This record gives sequence, structure tokens and C-alpha cells, in this order.
Amino acid sequence: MPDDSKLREWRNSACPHDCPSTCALEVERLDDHRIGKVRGAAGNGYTAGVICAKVSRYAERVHHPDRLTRPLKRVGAKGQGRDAFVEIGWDEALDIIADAMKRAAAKDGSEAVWPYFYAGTMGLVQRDGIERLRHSMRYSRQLSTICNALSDAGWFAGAGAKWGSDPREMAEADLIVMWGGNPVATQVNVMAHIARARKSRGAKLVVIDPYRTGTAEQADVHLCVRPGTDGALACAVMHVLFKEGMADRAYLAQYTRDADRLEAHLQTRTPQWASAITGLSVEAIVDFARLYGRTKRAYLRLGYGFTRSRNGSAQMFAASCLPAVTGAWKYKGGGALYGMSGIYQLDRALIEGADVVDKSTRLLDQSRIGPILTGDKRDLGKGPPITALFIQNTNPMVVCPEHLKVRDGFRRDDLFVCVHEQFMTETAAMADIVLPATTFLEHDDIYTSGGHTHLHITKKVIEPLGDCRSNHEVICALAKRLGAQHRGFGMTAWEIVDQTLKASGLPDAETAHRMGWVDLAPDFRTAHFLDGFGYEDKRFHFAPDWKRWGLDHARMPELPDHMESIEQADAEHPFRLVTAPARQFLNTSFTETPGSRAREVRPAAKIHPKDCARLGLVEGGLVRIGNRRASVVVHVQEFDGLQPGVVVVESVWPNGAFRDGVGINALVGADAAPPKGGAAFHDTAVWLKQTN
Ligand SMILES: Nc1nc2c(c(=O)[nH]1)N[C@H]1C(S)=C(S)[C@@H](COP(=O)(O)OP(=O)(O)OC[C@H]3O[C@@H](n4cnc5c(=O)[nH]c(N)nc54)[C@H](O)[C@@H]3O)O[C@H]1N2
Ligand SMILES: Nc1nc2c(c(=O)[nH]1)N[C@H]1C(S)=C(S)[C@@H](COP(=O)(O)OP(=O)(O)OC[C@H]3O[C@@H](n4cnc5c(=O)[nH]c(N)nc54)[C@H](O)[C@@H]3O)O[C@H]1N2
Ligand code: SF4
Ligand SMILES: [Mo]
Repeated sequence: MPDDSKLREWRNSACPHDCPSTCALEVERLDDHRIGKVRGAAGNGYTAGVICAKVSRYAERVHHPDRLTRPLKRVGAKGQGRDAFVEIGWDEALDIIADAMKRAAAKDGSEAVWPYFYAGTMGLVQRDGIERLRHSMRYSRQLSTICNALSDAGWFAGAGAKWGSDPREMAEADLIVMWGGNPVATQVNVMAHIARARKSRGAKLVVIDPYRTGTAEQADVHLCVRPGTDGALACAVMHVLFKEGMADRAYLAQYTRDADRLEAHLQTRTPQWASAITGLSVEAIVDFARLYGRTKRAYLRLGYGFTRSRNGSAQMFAASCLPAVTGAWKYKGGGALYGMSGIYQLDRALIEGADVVDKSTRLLDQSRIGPILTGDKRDLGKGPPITALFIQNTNPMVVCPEHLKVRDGFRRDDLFVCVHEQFMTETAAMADIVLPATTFLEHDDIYTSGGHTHLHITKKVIEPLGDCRSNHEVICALAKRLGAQHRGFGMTAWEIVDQTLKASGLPDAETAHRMGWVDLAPDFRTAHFLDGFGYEDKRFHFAPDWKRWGLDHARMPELPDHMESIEQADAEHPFRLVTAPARQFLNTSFTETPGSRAREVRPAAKIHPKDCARLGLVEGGLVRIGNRRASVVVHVQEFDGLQPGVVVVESVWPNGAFRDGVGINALVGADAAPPKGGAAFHDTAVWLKQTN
């Protein structure tokens, strides 16, 4: 092999962050240790050369002076940051962790240990290998609820399978409806496909969002709903579709179930009824229904945002009924997309240790880590308290609801915490042992996508920084010390990628990597459910059997509807708070990079000028936002792109960025939304007070 270490060259990779785009990347490799520019792969039909600004500045993150490089042991107080830690060697660190996990299990049983993770990297081997360790040791299991539990249940209820119209078809649509998502911030290349449709076909863009986002600014129509009322809007739209002859009766007869019941039920769901709930005018609702009903190539892109409410599953379900009423599924550029994950039929047993899982072990709700760590019996049941946490790929001190409980939990003296991280996050600062992690540029992995149809197989581009180790390496080293048995612990990440691909009937790892990506797009008829939906009867269900989609199903409405279960504004809490994602951050990732930080400036509350005037709030002044859970202080931003009574704080800023060190998630409730749990990040009733 020639020594190419000094050559500048572009290497294929894929963005590992928790974003539906999973962009195909080209990374400029300067030498064994440094990267230069990062750009989107032009040849990939979905990425099409477009990536977000924060990842194009990735050199800032991977070469950040604050990257963790050595294992650390805390010798000072919790929460004090890097100065409270001293460097130690890997063997000593791993011995301490294994010893703490063994002691916790010996004292209270294996369920006292909780391996806790999320999607800091979306690579399957590095993200999900922790499951193999958990299952082989019978540690407490994790119910994944923080992101897509509500949206998944709502989508599956109607369609029965998770995929939809190819996102590239947006370029061939005459109408794109972006419902409860903000792709300018959260999934930028969607905008490139929409731009194509507008340029070549004069397509219209409708955005449904409680505030004027970057996406709404570019729209032909912005339906600025009150948060948590989309179910009512969807019902009123369907009311008009039936009433004005825009329902496709032949399609309904062939492809759906309970259309007659739906039509009867919708009689009372008039635009007037929905107007009172959503705050939209009757005219705006009827105009939108007509535009949607008269356009064959109507592409519905359903985001996550409108499902982060206590009625989120019902909202997703109601919106997902639209193309089943008009038959838009039949047309190229028509139909809907919420998520594509169902097309990836990968055999994940080796990665996740599915062959050794013991389903009798306790299942704990990830979003309820605050109540769990503070001993809530509703979660712990008759089982032991959690006394050892091993965390990879997530920052629960900032991203989880009921932050004050999360903080109290992490402060417990009898709790051992290990955090494997790239940076000294607020969660890492609470740990006893912090381990330095590689980035996606320093390890191998395999990526599926939520927002398109490609599979990416990536190799490291540069060498690991300092003593950083990948998640896989750490999991294997711990497995050895704990005596965990599984063949996956004796393999390299690349071997696992290779075997997983082969077991799934796909090209081997080397071939797949050389190809750049593998496009697993289903054919048109499959993608559009023209050979049937996911249920056994192949039909779209307007009256779903919610029992299938979660234990807490009794509260779900029988037919699409507005569900009243949101945290309603009341006399004491007259405002509804939405904590939508900030454009330059990705959850809390990139809150450490100067480029993103400078552009986001500081936490701020977008408040309607009428509310500002009434409460004596001034642009740039301070406002205290509170409810029975907590209160936080942020700067005021006068903003007329929302309804009075709604307030938006773009997120997720670290707690430390707020004046009192308490961040926005202290206000958000951790109660599990039906039917199968999920955090209601955009569903909080609050009061506002001027403060100094
Ligand atoms: N820049 C950036 N990109 C990201 C992220 C980030 O934090 N920053 N996060 C990543 C992750 S983990 C995910 S899951 C995705 C999420 O991406 P999206 O699907 O875009 O979902 P959300 O981020 O939850 O919110 C999107 C929009 O939903 C709106 N919304 C809130 N409540 C309602 C409602 O009741 N009705 C309607 N119609 N709209 C509502 C919000 O105002 C917001 O503009 O983005 C990913 N990409
Ligand atoms: N208020 C509010 N809160 C929210 C949301 C919201 O819209 N509003 N959105 C919610 C949603 S949708 C989600 S998905 C969650 C996400 O919440 P998290 O999953 O906690 O996402 P991040 O904050 O980005 O934290 C991921 C961490 O993983 C680390 N990491 C990245 N790659 C690796 C790796 O290879 N190995 C290891 N060991 N670590 C790695 C990163 O440095 C980062 O600190 O937040 C939720 N919280
Ligand atoms: S848009 Fe999403 S997937 Fe693409 S580079 Fe940015 S964060 Fe990564
Ligand atoms: Mo998410």
C-alpha cells in the first residue's frame, strides 16, 4: 500500500447525526489526523450536494479544543466541569466501571444497572451495540420514547407500515404540504427538492406550524395553528373533501376500511368547529382543503413536531388520513412520507444481541429518567432503584423532560454514573467516570435513514483523537470484564457491518462502501401502497385498533379527531409553549461549536407584540416563564409570526446558557403520552412575567 497519509483527498462518509436526512458526505482528508471541508455528495439523488451549514463546518467540531481525549475520574463536586476531573488510564477506568456495575448487580440484582443511550450517532453498530451488553447481562431495558414513539404509533395506526412516497418525488409534485416539521432547520435538503418542484412545475408549498419558521417564510401558505390542534384541522379538511366531492370514492372502496363511518363522523367536524380550536379562519381551512383536494400530485411531508404533544399520536393519525381520502397515493409526486425505516429489512440480531434478550427484565421509559432516578414507584415497580448508569450517545441532563428531577437524580450520592462522550456535556459533568469517544470520522459503521431510501457503509476517515475509543470498543472491553457472552463482543465493528449486510442479503461491506451507498428504494407501487397497506387486510384503517400500537390505548379516539388531552392553557397558565429545534444546533450537539453558538446568540422567547405590550415585555428584556414544575429566565424577542397566547423558545440550549442555570426542559412534563409513551416537548402551559 502506498503511503497516502500526506495526500489531500475526498473520502465518502455519511452524516451520523439524529436527522432524517442522513446526508451522503464527502470529507476532505488533509492527513491522518485532520479534515478540511465537508460537502454533500452531488451524485446522491437525495442529498444532491446539499447539507446543512453546521455540518459543513464539521472541522470545528471534530477538531474542537474541548474534545475529550483521555478517560477521566471525578475528584471534585458533580456538575463542575473539566476541572473536577483527573486523567486516568483506560484499564483503570474500565476496572472502576465494571466493578461498580458488578457491585450494583450483586447488591440489588442486575436490573439496578441501566445502560442508557440514544442517537448521538445513528450508526447501527456504534449506537445499538449497548443493547447487546444489556441483554447479555439482564440489565434494565430501555423503552425508547424521546423522539418517535408518538409519531410512530400515529402513523402505524392508519397505514400499518412505515414508509411512503420517495422524497425525490417531491420534485414532481404540484403541492407540497409540510405538516409539523421545519426542514429549513431540521432537514435542509427537503427544501432543495421542493425548490425544484416550484421552479419546474410552479408547485405550491403549504406549511402548518404554530410559528413562522424559516420554512414557513418560504411558503405560499402558512397555516399558523395553535399548538396541539392539528387533529381538528385535519378533520375539517376531510369534512370539506367529502362534502365538496373531492373524496375519491373508488379509491376509498378499494383501499380503505370504515370510510362510511369516517364520513358520518366528520359531519360535525366543520371548518367552523375547527376554526374555534385551531385559531385559523374558516376561509383559510376551506381554501386549504380545496387546494389539497383538487391537486392530484399532493405530497404530504409529515414531521415530528406536531406529534410532540399529549395528543400527538392522534394528530399524526388524523393528518395521515388525508391522502387516503383523496387517493393522492395513486399519483407520482402524491401520497405522504413520515418515515422510511420500514424499508430497511436488516438482520439486527448480531448488533443488538436479540438472541440473548430476556423480555422478563424491567422496561424503563427513557423520557422518564427524572422520575426514575428519583425513585418513582410507577416506573420502578417492585424492582430495585437504579444505582449504576452507563451512558452513551445522549445528554439527558439537558434533553429530558422534568429537568429538575433529572438533576436531583444525577446528584444522588448512591448512584454511580459513567458517561462515554466526545465533550464535557452537562451529563458528563455529573459522572464519576468520563470516557472519551471517537466521532463518526474516526470509526466504521452502517447507517439507515428516516427521510430517504439509502444505506450508507462508512469507514473511518482519520485516526482517533488522543486516546478516544469507539462505542463498540468500549462495549467489548466492558463485556470482557463483566463476563458477558456474545460472539459480537469478539468482532470488530467492520466485521459486524459485513456480517449484518450478508445476513440481510445485501452486498458485503467492502463492496457497499465502494459503491458510496446502496439505494433500497421500493418500486412505485410498493412505496405508494398500491398493492395494499401494511395491515393483513391491506387497507388503510380509519378506525384503527389502537391496542396494537400501545398499552395505553383506551384513551385514543375511535376515528380521526381532535383529542383534548393537551396541557390546556388556563387562567393561571395562559400561554402554550413550543420548544422547537434551533437551526444551528442538533438537539444539544453543536451547542459547543463557536460557529453555531454565535449564530444562535442566546436562548430567547418569541412572544407576540400584543402579549408583550400587555405584560410590559420589551425586545431584548428578560421574561420569566413558569409553571408548577419550575421557572426559567430568557430574553424577549418580539415576534408577530405566531398567535397571541403562544410562545416559542428554540432549543436545546444547555441549562448553563440560561440565567439561573435551569433550562427549558425544566418546564416540560415527563408524563407518558398515549398510546405507548413519548415526551410532549411542544405541549406545555406556562405563565410569563416581566423580570430584571
Ligand atoms: N437544526 C436542527 N436539526 C435537527 C434537530 C435539531 O435540534 N436542530 N433535531 C433532529 C431530531 S432529533 C429530530 S427528531 C428532527 C425533528 O424535526 P421536525 O420533524 O422538524 O420536528 P420538530 O423538530 O419536533 O418540530 C418541527 C416543527 O414542529 C412545530 N410544531 C410544534 N408543535 C406543533 C403542533 O402542534 N402542530 C404543528 N403543526 N406543528 C408543531 C414546531 O414549531 C417546529 O417548527 O430534526 C432533527 N434535525
Ligand atoms: N426542549 C426540547 N427537548 C428536546 C427536543 C425538543 O425538540 N425540545 N427534542 C427531543 C428529541 S427529538 C431528541 S431525539 C432528543 C435527543 O437528545 P440526545 O440524544 O441527547 O441528543 P444530543 O443532545 O445531540 O446528544 C447526543 C450526544 O451524543 C454524543 N455523541 C455523538 N456521537 C457519539 C459517539 O459516537 N459515541 C458517544 N459515546 N457519544 C456520541 C454527542 O457528543 C452528544 O453530546 O432530545 C429531545 N429533547
Ligand atoms: S442536514 Fe442533517 S443529515 Fe444532513 S448534514 Fe445536516 S445534520 Fe447531517
Ligand atoms: Mo429526535
